[in-house]
Amino acid sequence: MVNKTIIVSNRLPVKIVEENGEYLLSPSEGGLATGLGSVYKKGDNIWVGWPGIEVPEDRQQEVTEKLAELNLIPVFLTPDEINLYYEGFSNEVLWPVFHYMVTYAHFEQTYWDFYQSVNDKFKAVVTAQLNEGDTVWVHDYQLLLLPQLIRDAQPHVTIGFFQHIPFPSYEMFRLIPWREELIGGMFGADLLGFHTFDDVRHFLSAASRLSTAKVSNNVITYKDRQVVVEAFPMGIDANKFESLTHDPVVAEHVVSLKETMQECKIILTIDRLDYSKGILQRLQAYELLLETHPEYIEQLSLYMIVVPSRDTVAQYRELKDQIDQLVGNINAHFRTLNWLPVHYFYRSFPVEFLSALYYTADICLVTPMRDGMNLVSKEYVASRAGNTGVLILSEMAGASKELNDALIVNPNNIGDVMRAIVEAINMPVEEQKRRMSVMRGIVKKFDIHLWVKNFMDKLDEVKQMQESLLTK
Ligand code: GDG
Repeated sequence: MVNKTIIVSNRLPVKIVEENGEYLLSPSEGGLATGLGSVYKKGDNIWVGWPGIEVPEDRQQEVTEKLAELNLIPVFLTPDEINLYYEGFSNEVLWPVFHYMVTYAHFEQTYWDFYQSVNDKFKAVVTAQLNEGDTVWVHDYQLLLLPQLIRDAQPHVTIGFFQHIPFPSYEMFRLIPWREELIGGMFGADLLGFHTFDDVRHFLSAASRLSTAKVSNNVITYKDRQVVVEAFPMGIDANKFESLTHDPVVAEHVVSLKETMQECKIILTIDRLDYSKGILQRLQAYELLLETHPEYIEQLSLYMIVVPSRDTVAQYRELKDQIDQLVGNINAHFRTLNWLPVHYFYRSFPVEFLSALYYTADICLVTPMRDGMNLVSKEYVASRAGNTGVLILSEMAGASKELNDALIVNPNNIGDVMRAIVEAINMPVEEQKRRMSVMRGIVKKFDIHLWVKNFMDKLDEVKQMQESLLTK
């Protein structure tokens, strides 16, 4: 039997909509789905996850068959499971704590109960597909218990795990009532990957304090098994973003954007609605700029896209109201008859429009309070084929470790962010080109395909190391 690879994530890389009683599937074009396409679309390989909508029991067989044509295997979740495992434990416990926003966390016992039972449900679906010799690659914070659950069922299987959000310092992580269980769940993997070396350090620190494991360099020895922990900074499909700039649809958008914005310099920001993204603080920095530098009135505009996300959660609704209010105040206070200070959209756009924005924007302002990596910053760089443009980047984003030639700021320092905008507006073209070409080199070389390859190669190497230890 040929060995296969199983990718597992909370969501499947597909959009399902129900139209006139029929389920319609469209594959997702997100970066991760593209990168992992080379894995799950091959041979017997598959991707396991939640299809993203509630499917009644009597229609699940039909959806399963449609997904199978795309090598996708569904884990169907009930409304309670979505509510308590996903919106509850994942997004109201792990997300805030891992992003250092612990006052937003709700440590509810029922959230934890459902987190365990849904991780168990994923285990059942994965193990039903699994043979000895197969490889499983689990993704992200919704499934921290899954590696050990699979290991218990199939002790010899190869398991990799990658976390897309930060791993916080021990002082944050220790606050979670179920911290030992979470660490224990992750120990089931052979290779644990994070975006940055700091995340690795934080995980190793938590592992050594919360378990009896021995930690030496980046290797954890626990109950006669070894787990390797390493940083794999995720890249993007850089070629796709570069070639999009030649797409005729993108070119049309560029023309109409330039018409709308006239001679104004464009400062671009794109985020999902999330308190970790620093959207309010960024607006405050822009407001301070207009207050203290009236010479820029009518000379620049903030083009701000906020993509709707988790807006059934109270904190997200509140954040949305605060953003609406601050944008309203800035526009009411500073606008002129011919000029709007903030062009604000609360919606998502097709990637062609995003590409036109990346291509047209003079400055991209990326100032999260915390971010595992931040792909928007890399997509902006990849789209700057002429090497001009300035990236302002938070030192709290994983991407800042690689993109040193951005203007790096502390997003909590509103004055610092404002000064970086002034510096960006006045940066000579030669300096823009010098900085951008270095960053473009990095983003193009360390792309999503190399990221997948590096992770899979390392997983093979770890497995071989473990086998040679067993035969000694
Ligand atoms: C998590 C971690 C880590 C945005 N608006 C639209 C749209 N997007 C796309 C962007 C980009 C992606 O969404 C956002 O990625 P980020 O990395 O910025 O942020 P998260 O969603 O929070 O992702 C993060 C990432 O996982 C990967 O490991 O970097 O730290 O939080 O690709 O282009 N795409 C389209 N329309 C939009 O309006 N089509």
